Amino acid sequence: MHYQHYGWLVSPYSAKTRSYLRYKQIPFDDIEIGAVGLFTKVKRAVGRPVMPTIRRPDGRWMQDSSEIIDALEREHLQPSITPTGACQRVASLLLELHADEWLPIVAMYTRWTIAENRRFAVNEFARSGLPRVPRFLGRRLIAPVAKKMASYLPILGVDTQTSPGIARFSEQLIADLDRHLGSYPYLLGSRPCIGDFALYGPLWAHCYRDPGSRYLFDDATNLTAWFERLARPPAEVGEFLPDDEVPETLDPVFATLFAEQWPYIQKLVAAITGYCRSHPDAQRVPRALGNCEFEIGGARGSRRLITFSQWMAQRPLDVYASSSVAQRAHIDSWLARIGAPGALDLAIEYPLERHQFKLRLQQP
Ligand SMILES: N[C@@H](CCC(=O)N[C@@H](CS)C(=O)NCC(=O)O)C(=O)O
Repeated sequence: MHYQHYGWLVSPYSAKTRSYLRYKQIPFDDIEIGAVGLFTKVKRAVGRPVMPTIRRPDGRWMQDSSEIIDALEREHLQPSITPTGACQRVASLLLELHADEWLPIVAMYTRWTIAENRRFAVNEFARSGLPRVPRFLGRRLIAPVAKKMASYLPILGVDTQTSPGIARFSEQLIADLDRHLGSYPYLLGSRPCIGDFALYGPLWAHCYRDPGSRYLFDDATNLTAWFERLARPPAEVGEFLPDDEVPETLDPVFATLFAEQWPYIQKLVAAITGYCRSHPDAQRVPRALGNCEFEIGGARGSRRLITFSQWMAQRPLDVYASSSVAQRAHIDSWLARIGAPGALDLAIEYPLERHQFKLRLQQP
């Protein structure tokens, strides 16, 4: 039996794991699990109706795209998607953090504020979730799920005040990535890293695949060629750039990440620290810890502090913290070049870990 990959085509995190599995040429059945299966089988196995999930040939389940990819990387060594250089590893995990925890602002904005996309998505939810129900009825039955998704807009800080900034941020990101991909096949050379699969998720599954925002890619032919590359097994296996180089063409992407997403991460880490200090016996932290001010594309707004993002931020921070002196010097000079010196000196007093599909405070 193959790995069974459960996810819908509209789901960005499922696009991330699907493109990874394809690249690694790991045989898998790609299953658009119905709503009933999601709320029974998946919920029983991993605690909530979430996608993607993977059921392994031995019957065990995996959930969370990062954990899935990490686990499969340990078992399917070649071609590795993890660069050997510490700076490239930090860069790839920062791009994953950006894609998974910041791009939902863009992806949810394009899907649920553009009427054409909203209609398309509801129809897709019905097609994937209720395949045997006549579509007109399916759309009505699935409407609560769509409504729940759209209800994330204020949580993510998408409103009339931030919308112009979100539009600016997306256009800039698409232009920056397109320019970079005009020089390199993937983010870090001729081999994809986890950042490639993660960014592909929201950019392809929401912004590009939804018809009402596809125009954003009209002038981004290098980016759409990268979509194509990530949509099929590789024709040949390339290499990461030599000398642990992170190409300068990505500097604008990292500069924006450190200027806008990083302050949010810093506030989140401070909020978790504050919570844990005042709850010394806590084993877990709440899913959210109130709201904070944030900035995107230069626009200011307010959004929820989602604790899961700290776990994602720990991934690049851990690599940085465990680097050798020489590796650190190289990463520091890269950060200085981007205009974010010292950004990764963020100490996490209360690290989080995942245990049985749930987040908890790291056990001593
Ligand atoms: N961090 C998770 C996020 C997964 C996620 O949020 N999936 C969405 C669909 S793309 C979902 O199932 N949401 C429903 C929920 O979270 O209850 C991952 O990387 O797998």
